[in-house]
Amino acid sequence: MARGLLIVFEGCDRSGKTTQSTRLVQALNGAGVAAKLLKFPDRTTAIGTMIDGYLQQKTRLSDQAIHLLFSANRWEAMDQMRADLESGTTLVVDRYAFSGVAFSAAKKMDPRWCRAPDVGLAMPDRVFFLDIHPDDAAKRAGFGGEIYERREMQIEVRAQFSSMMDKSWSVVDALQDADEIHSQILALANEALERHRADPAPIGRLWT
Ligand code: 2DT
Repeated sequence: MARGLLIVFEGCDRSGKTTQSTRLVQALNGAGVAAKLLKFPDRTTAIGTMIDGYLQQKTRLSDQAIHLLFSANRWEAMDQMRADLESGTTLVVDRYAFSGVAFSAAKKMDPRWCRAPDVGLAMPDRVFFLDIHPDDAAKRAGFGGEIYERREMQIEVRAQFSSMMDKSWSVVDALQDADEIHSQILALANEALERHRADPAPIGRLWT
């Protein structure tokens, strides 16, 4: 049996990542493909609780410390993720290491330093980038009170994401109708699954 694929959703706040990642998992499961939804940060772990306190501006942490906690939050999930992938389950992940670099680099941290702690994580097979200008995203619902929910920050984050794109990324226009976005992404995911079944490759290591 072929391993599962690691599919990542990235994008600015309010781009529809949560809706679309949930719908993709439902559609894959409905078609008999084993698939599971994950989200980073996972705020349910001890590390995730620290991240949540920071995001909600209840606690303060240095830029470096919070960056490393986001990375540790991925590493603590990695053994289970690899086991799931190896046993044939496709993982659909709402944010990953690209958010880690994009948000920290947007704070003017060195992108090379930012990438280092995530080097060697399971490499995504496909990244779906839901692209929306932060001004359009803000019209969907006002920003909440979390620390990064500011216009200038979101504009810089979007630029940082753009600089990380490679051939494994698909940019999807997030202003389209949600059903249209879903069918585009489902078609791309099915294409990736078919290609993988025909020509399976082992799990790669990110940024190595
Ligand atoms: P959500 O709104 O999706 O819960 O994200 N973030 C996220 C980082 O700064 N670094 C990371 O590694 C990750 C995964 C993006 C909460 C915020 O946390 C930011 C928005």
